[in-house]
Amino acid sequence: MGLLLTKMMTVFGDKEHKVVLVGLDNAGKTTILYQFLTKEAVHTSPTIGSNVEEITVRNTHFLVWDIGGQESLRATWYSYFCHTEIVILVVDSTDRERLTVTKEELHRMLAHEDLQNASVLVLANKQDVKNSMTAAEISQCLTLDTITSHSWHVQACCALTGEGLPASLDWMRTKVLAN
Ligand SMILES: Nc1nc2c(ncn2[C@@H]2O[C@H](COP(=O)(O)OP(=O)(O)OP(=O)(O)O)[C@@H](O)[C@H]2O)c(=O)[nH]1
Ligand SMILES: [Mg+2]
Repeated sequence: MGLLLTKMMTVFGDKEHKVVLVGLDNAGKTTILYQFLTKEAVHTSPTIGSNVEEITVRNTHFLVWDIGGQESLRATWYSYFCHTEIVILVVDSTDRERLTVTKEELHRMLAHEDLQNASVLVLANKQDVKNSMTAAEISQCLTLDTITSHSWHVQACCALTGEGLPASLDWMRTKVLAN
């Protein structure tokens, strides 16, 4: 009965799907959150703690938590993971030097039991910047093809213009409706 009710709530659009936005500081997480919400680029400051917004995509509701990415805050990400259906890992595609740090954070997160059933969306952000890494390069450096425990997808985007973000939301919607 509980399962049937959950399914019906999903069909009628009442269920909220929990999403967490993680990634290193300056990756563009907060810019993405508000681009999802308002379709505009907002001015941001480094996030201390988190922001949360409800994003609705064709009757599917996501509760999106945007968490600060500074080194001292990364341990707090784990306290947000319970019941998370989608982890969005935002990558600054211009930041070649710290991609190995992102890779370590990603593989550490995926080992966490609260994320066992979560799907992973990697956003290769800042594609507007000349010579930024492509989604394929990022995918290779993060060794995404070795991930068999979780469903994953990589998407190139630009949080300033919103390019690539509607496709990301479509992927998220398809994922949660399939579960
Ligand atoms: N050129 C360019 N700049 C971007 C893009 N997305 C975000 N930025 C800029 O990158 C900087 C950091 O963006 P934030 O959204 O605050 O980054 P964050 O990941 O939330 O950072 P923390 O809160 O410290 O974890 C800001 O100056 C943004 O305007 C993008 O797609 N292209
Ligand atoms: Mg932020």
